[in-house]
Amino acid sequence: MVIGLGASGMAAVRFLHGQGVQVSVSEARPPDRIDPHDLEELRQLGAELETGGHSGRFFRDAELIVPSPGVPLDLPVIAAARRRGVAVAGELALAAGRIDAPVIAVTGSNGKTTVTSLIGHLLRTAGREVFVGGNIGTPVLEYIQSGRKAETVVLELSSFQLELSGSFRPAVALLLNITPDHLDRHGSMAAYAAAKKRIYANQGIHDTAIVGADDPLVMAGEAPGAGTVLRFGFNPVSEARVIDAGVALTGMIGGVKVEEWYGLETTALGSDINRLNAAAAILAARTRGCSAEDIRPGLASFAPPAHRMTQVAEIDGVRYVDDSKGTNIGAVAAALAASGDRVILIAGGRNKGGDFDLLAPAVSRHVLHLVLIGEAAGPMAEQLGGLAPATMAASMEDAVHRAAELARPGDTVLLSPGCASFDMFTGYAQRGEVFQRAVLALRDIRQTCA
Ligand code: UMA
Repeated sequence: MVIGLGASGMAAVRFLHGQGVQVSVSEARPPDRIDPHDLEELRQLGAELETGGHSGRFFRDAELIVPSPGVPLDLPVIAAARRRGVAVAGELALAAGRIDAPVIAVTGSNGKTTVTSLIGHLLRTAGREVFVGGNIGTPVLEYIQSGRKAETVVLELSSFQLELSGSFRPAVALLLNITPDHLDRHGSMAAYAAAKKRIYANQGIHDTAIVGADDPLVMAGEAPGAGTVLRFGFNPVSEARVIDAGVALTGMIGGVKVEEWYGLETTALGSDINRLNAAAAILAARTRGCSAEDIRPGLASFAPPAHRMTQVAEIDGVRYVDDSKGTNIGAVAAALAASGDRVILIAGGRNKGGDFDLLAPAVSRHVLHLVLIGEAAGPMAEQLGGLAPATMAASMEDAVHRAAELARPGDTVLLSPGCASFDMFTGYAQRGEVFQRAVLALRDIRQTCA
């Protein structure tokens, strides 16, 4: 029984069908909101489909339940099936032992998409055949089902995916950082951190864990995994240490004593956040046998993914920055720290259980004015409005317009919402695109007037 008919659900259906399993699918959306191609494919595969909700009756004969990552595990049908002793497994548990290439898995509250794509880019530049997928886009089961043979599989993994990862065991596991996110789903920071740490739970002595040495929650508790542990960060203990405008690599890596310098001044990875991302990715690539000579050209040619601290325009001396991917408190704090002390912050959307009070120090220090959108606008104004004046905006266009009216030369208008986008947009990418379009329209108007 696959729950949810999104990207992961469809991949799970195809994979399980390919394994000779009789698959059924339960989906919350009504049929008229489901892609007709998916409906037709299910029909051809002989998969039974329940739409418009999840009923106990439909789950009665299920022998294995495969929830999509976004499906909450406290659904009554899942709880009832568990009480009957029915197994519940996520896509990683199904993939475990079936990926015939070494896996590099990346998780963390922030930076995982950049690090995943950077590792993929470094390996490709070094001439390796790589599959890059997971939370970043293509589900891992789609890769397995395709029969493609990569030399290395690089997966971005979310806490949702790791929660049900069974015996999944990556050769290299990266845990970048742990800051509050998805607490509406996990219930507590302890549960969220435990889900993240599952990334190295099954590792053996020949495997490697790469961890963020600056992050107290990552470093707390038992040492990760059973194999080699490598650290990255500003912390001097790090094997990949961020210093000045680059990364110094020292210590035993892949059984070899290493002392190397990777300058990042002339790359797109020069910010504090991206130097940390680069340090993590360099360690991963080095662990897979890439040399410094392989890695340096990859660092130089890497273009970071969109909607992460992307400067959109400078209009009348005001910088407009799109950090739509900043969907949690930690990401907003990092974005503010990188944006100076004169920020007009556009924030809000659908709260994922974050406590906006945690943003208070960063808002006091960096924010001149808050422009708030979406469902969380009210709660954010209540929790942060005493630290900076708050203006409510009805749409992204309205928010950009209001921010532009407030901003003076030298200020930064930063979209870093600290929330999910689904109350107003199809995802963070669309939210960022709408922001960018509004900024560029503003630039055109100002240029016409000038
Ligand atoms: N659904 C139900 N019942 C429910 C809840 C949802 O039937 O109770 C249905 C929805 O109606 C929808 C489907 O489930 O049809 C959606 O499933 P999903 O939310 O798991 O989304 P997918 O399309 O399968 O995409 C998932 C990841 N989504 C989430 O984890 C929320 C994608 O990550 C990932 O790219 C994709 O698998 C491929 O692996 C997105 C994401 O937002 C980018 N991830 C979160 C994040 O990065 O913060 C974790």
